[in-house]
Amino acid sequence: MKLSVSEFKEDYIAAIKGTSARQIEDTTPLERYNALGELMKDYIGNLWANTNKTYREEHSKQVYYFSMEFLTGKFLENNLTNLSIYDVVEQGLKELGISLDVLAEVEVDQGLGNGGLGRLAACFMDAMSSTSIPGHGCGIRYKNGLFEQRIIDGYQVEFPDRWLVNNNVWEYKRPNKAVIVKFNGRVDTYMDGDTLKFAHVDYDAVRAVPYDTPILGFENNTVNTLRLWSAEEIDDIFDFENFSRGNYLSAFEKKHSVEIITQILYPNDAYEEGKLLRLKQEYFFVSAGIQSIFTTFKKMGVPIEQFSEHIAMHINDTHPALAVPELMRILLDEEGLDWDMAWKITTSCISYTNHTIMSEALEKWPHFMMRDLLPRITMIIDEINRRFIESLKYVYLYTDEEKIHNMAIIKDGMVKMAHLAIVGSHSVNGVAKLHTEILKTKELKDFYNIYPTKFNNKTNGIMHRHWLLNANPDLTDYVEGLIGDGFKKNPIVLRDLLKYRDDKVVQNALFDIKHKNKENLAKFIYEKQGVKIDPYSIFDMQAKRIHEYKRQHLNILHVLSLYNKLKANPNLDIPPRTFIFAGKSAPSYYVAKQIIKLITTVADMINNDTSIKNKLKVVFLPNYGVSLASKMIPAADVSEQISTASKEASGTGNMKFMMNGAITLATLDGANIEIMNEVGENNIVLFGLKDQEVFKYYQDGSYNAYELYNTTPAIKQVVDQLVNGFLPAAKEEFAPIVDRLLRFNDEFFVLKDFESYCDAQERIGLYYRDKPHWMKMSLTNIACSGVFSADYTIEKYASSIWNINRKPLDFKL
Ligand code: F58
Repeated sequence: MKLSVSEFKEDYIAAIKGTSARQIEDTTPLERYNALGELMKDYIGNLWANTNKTYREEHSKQVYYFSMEFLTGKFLENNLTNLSIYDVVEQGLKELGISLDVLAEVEVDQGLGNGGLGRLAACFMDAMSSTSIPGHGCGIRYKNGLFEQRIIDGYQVEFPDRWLVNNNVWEYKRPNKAVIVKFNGRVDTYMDGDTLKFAHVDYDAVRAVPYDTPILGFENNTVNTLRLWSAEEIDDIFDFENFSRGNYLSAFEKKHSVEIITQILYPNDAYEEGKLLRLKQEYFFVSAGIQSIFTTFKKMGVPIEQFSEHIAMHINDTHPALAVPELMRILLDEEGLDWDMAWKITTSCISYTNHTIMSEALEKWPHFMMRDLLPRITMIIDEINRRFIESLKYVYLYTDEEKIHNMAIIKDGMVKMAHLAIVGSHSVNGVAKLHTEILKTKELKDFYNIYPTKFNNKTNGIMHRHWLLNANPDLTDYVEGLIGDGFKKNPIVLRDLLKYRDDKVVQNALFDIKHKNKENLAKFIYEKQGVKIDPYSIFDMQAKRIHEYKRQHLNILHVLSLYNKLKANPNLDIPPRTFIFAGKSAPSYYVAKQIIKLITTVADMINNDTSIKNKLKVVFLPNYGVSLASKMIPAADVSEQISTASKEASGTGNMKFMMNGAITLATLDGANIEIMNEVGENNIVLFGLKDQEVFKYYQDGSYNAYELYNTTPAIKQVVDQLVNGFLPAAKEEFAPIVDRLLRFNDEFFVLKDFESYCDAQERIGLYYRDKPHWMKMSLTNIACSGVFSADYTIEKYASSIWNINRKPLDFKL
């Protein structure tokens, strides 16, 4: 938008008065931040209204992205960038004696997600707006996002994430758009003429209130909507009778039992909780979302039979899979369509992304639980299941009872949500090539056989404007100076950097930018933790959720072996290294929490040992989230992507690090494989078992971790050190980790990959010492990262799954 510094200052002073009723010099940073947010909303408002009006009037096909999680982080800087007023606002504030950086720090991360899945949803929101795709988000406005992690005595301790305590300036509450969601009760059937009808009666009603956040496209006038639903009391829920009888507290109980639905985000990133409240959350936002889509659709005045020509619904994993029976319910019971028509519309509308093959993350619900909570929905699922089984028998001519039983949506009293999602949608996609292949050939093989055309791959992407433009402004400016600013809208253009691969001046400049980012991070770490790290050392980072399959323990075992070498020979000639870890463990995942304790224990020991001459440091940064990632990633030299092959569906951190010039140290897993294909094998450091080898070991059971431990001194030494009193912790402290490695035969092949990993680390050291070689690798990674922009991923979803066209808007502010 066009805005001069003086216009901005005038607007901002008025906004300060309007929002805080105080003189600018008396305001606190929070008041200043809120005033800026309100002003931005004012700027955005016209574009938003115009976007919605255009979609409505032109009957544009729109997609709704249903996700249990949206990990959006902060909005302020991103919105300033996308409106192209960052510099004007920064200058205007400066002239008023205010630092934009200080205001940006006031904003609290919107952390309504666990990890990759939630962050992907947020990146997709940005990408849809920025590529002019009419697409909106639908989710839950949790009052508490993912817990705040603190490290106390080396252990993870969880604190509530009270992100709403100072209000959220970016959202608009829309009570007039509230809808009712029905739970429990029973279903009465009756005849209406000669049709059988269903009435859900004696239900508990919950009021779903939407909060809308504008999602701005990059310099393109598009503002889509992220709609998050909150469960709130409805008038008659408050029990006046009870209240007037003096039962003051119990009168609020019902209100509380409603509000609890959107109180908290379940903090598990790799297994399903299976709790009634979680099921309530799932139905709550799906039902509210679909009801509001119908309201919007009705305003278009298009016949219901054409619903799927105007609406697409995407479900981000199976958590919103109740969209299938909910859409059926509305089409059957409220719109009066027959089953076949309703089914045709439903399956044409809905598409599904799978994010994992880990069986503990696959959702299943007890049928009786679902029937009590959602009686009509369960009836519809029963009927979908019945018809699906019939089709297996008569259309696909399946006679194998066991296979039919295994493919059923309802099996052994459990409702399998992945099966419901596959049967009820027209597209099923994985999130990286290998992941999709595994789905097709192993996990979902039976479904692939009957629905081969439903399956497709959409490799994940990241929001390059955040991870490059916002997080690494110096690199952005330098790249712009070299190749122009085309990469901001079209990041594949970053490949133009390749021509500077051998240019010493460019290599040195990139080294200096990285070095400055490393100095900034070192300063941050010193301020937060009092640990001094050397910006000339290799910054080696593993930042992601803590999980055995992601193998942070492989990393720390190698650190321990390096430490042993240095102790044996303090003059060992290796480049100094700093290993930086960050990530949260699920609160109930005991071994993952012990891995954190192991990292912090090793860190304490190493950081306080002066005999190794500062050649090695280890840091665990608490409370990993979007903001911390934005500080860490631009300073990374090495990106650790070391999951057991086949376990990481894609990974997206790998793409963010690469875009900032880090070299990936990787197994051939998830999108690491695609990264390798982009940069070439010389510009990535690979190690470890391949997926087929992993599968073979699982199948033939020939891996014996205990034998490997006994026959490999290097492995035995570090494993023993966990429990022989070598570490400054109780001897039994890390016994559960050793048990997982030895007694339970090392499910994730940590010991099997150990030596290959150590070799790979040694190669990293050698490459780093050869600065031109290292900088060439680094530049190649930046140059080849553009293809991983979520803009391109979204364009593929839009054209090949949603069948939606771009809708460029030419409205001017
Ligand atoms: C992640 N899944 C994958 N799930 O692990 C990662 O490889 C992939 O890059 C990413 O999705 C995006 O596709 C993930 O984050 C969860 O957090 C679920 C939350 C709800 C319970 C089950 C896990």
